[in-house]
Amino acid sequence: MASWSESERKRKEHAVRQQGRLPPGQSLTEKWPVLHHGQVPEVDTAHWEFRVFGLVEAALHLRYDEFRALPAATRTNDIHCVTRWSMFDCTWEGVPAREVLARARPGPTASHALVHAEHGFTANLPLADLLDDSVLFAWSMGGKPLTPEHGWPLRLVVPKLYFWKSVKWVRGLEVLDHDTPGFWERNGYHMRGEPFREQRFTHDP
Ligand SMILES: Nc1nc2c(c(=O)[nH]1)N[C@H]1C(S)=C(S)[C@@H](COP(=O)(O)O)O[C@H]1N2
Ligand SMILES: [Mo]
Repeated sequence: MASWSESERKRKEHAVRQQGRLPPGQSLTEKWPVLHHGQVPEVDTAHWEFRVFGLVEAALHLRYDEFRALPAATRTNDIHCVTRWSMFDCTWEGVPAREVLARARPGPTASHALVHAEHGFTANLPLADLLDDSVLFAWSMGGKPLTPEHGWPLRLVVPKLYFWKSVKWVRGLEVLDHDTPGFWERNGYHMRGEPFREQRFTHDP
């Protein structure tokens, strides 16, 4: 794949800034960085289960093949990492979070979710953000299966929030009637993390 020269990158960055597509304090990247806490887990899809639990009418337990049999979709969007890089026009394939939640049927008091991943990693978000049409549980990006570093066999993608909410190696959703901080949120990051509002750290408005 041809890669951008620095002048080309600057030109593209200027264009997306003009279009209002680049959140404040971000710069455009072409190469996808790898960022996470801890080790890349070794995941065996034969012994994998996705759970939806908590305040739901129908708790779900899905094997990997069952998850992959849910109605799939593709979405193209921009992602924004709190470490100030943004990557544009990413095409993801996966299952809309909406489809998953529609099967579990959150109860009337449900307001938030805690996303669970391998090694006990978590991230919290409002149910409304999870139900956005842009949100997928994805297994591929740019037409290629995710690599283990980027979250294979399944990662959440929440393009409208900073990328730390896009949990790699995801294993479940806990539906709650209150907000509770996940891993990065307990470590100084914002409870919601909306890039266009620059909600980076705990005390940002
Ligand atoms: N399970 C898990 N998911 C995670 C993280 C993590 O530490 N563990 N880090 C988050 C952060 S801070 C970022 S920026 C993105 C990075 O995703 P990438 O490595 O595919 O670019 O993953 C997010 N998802
Ligand atoms: Mo991050």
